[in-house]
Amino acid sequence: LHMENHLRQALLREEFELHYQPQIEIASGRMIGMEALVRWNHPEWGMVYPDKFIRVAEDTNLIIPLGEWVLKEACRQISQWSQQGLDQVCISVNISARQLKSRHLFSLIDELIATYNIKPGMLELEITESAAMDDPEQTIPRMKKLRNKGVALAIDDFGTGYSSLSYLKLLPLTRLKIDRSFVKDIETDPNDAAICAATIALARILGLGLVAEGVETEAQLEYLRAQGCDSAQGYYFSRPLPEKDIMAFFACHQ
Ligand code: G
Ligand code: G
Ligand code: MN
Ligand code: NA
Repeated sequence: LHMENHLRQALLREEFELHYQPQIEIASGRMIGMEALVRWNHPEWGMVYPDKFIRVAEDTNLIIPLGEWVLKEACRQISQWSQQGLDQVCISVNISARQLKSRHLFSLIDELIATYNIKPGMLELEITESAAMDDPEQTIPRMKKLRNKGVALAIDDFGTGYSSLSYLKLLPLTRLKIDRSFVKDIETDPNDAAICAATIALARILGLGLVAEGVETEAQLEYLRAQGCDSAQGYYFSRPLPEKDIMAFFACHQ
């Protein structure tokens, strides 16, 4: 309850901010996207990371107003960067299961796209396989509606859930994100290497884009490249960056 009150206050005081982790097209080295990751800049505790508060926000339903703030801020930022020439770089936003279940999410996104006058394809929603398939009768038609408007839809942490692969043909997806747990030991663990290779092949056959997460070394990148992986995200390229550092990064990766 303590944390819940702190979070409530943080929302009122607008203590959250978004950092952005670049996504790089492997073949060209160009920045093609970024993942928005929320941080809580607490006046006394300093920077608080999502592992300390997203669970509480989900359990208390504060993820609804927090998620709304994240989407609004991401759309504002897309609009601002588009005007500065960053108009081919999509922003991915993490969406929790609770948010996906809320009817309001879909009208909110419509409203934000209109208010900020952004191309819908500049926004990507990242959902986990379990969130996507939690209440499929509700969520699949809504996701199809969003996709029809042009919003991109990615499966986050691909391969870590317990769901069957059947959702891949039910959901109107644009990309898969290979979870970083498979990338971590790609050079030493043949099972991880095989899982990455198979995921890359699966995405290609299904006509989906692919991002490998958690790329930290040149050797990991080279393995992924050799397997035909399109794009990558991870500390090898950049940590998540504050807004002010994105333009400089982009200038070196275009
Ligand atoms: O930011 P970090 O780099 O520590 O992210 C940790 C986790 O927090 C990730 O699993 C990410 O999906 C989640 N996360 C980060 N930002 C958001 C957000 O805006 N909304 C939701 N629902 N989860 C987020
Ligand atoms: O679950 P999700 O994929 O949304 O979360 C992204 C998380 O991964 C964030 O916490 C982000 O800071 C972290 N991350 C991003 N790149 C790397 C990396 O190269 N190595 C590690 N260990 N973590 C990373
Ligand atoms: Mn993510
Ligand atoms: Na992930």
